[in-house]
Amino acid sequence: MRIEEANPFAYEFALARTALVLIDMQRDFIEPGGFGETLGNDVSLLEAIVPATKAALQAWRNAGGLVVHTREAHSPDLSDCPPAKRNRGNPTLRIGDEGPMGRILVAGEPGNQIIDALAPVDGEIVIDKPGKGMFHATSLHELLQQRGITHLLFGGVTTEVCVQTSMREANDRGYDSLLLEDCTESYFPAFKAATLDMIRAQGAIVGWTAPSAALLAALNNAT
Ligand code: C5J
Repeated sequence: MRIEEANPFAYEFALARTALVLIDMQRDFIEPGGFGETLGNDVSLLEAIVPATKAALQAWRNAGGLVVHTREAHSPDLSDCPPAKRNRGNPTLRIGDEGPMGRILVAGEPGNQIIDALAPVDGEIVIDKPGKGMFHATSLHELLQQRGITHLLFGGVTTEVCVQTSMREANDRGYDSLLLEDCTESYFPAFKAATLDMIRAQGAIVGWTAPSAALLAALNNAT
């Protein structure tokens, strides 16, 4: 398959060797009362990408593609949360504190679940990651290697933090990655715009970007 409209040039991928990766589409970042809001952010900005992300996910599922969901999640004893991460800044609630949706960024808590609209289904990979990048302290690279995955399509939040970190990690591990422009968002629109530019600069130094409509068209054309 080929996404002609991708930037900075056309992106080619084989369905069987490609996974759709949705980064941290969890209540903690997208709904009021979670980690995103405790940091002082307007979470409604992130909610706006849900319809496009849901459409891309549905089309990818219909095509039979592999789906990976990640959650930024710490173990209940916070043994995987370095003090430098927990103590930085001045949030109203810190990681592990009790919030309106349970303990902030702790695995198994209500706020740590993927939002209902994008909830994982059987057969999809769900990765709890203690870091910003999806490969740090997880088994994801091995899981993708076992399945012969070489290409990754990304969506999720936030663009310049966990999405960009994961794409850079993927780049260093040899994956060809494309970020779906309208399926990712930041609390800071200027950071999103800058990240898209950084990813595709210098001949796709980190990867490609494209609107999700271009992916849907490529999937349609293939059937
Ligand atoms: C942040 C993330 N922004 N998922 N995490 O702290 O991007």
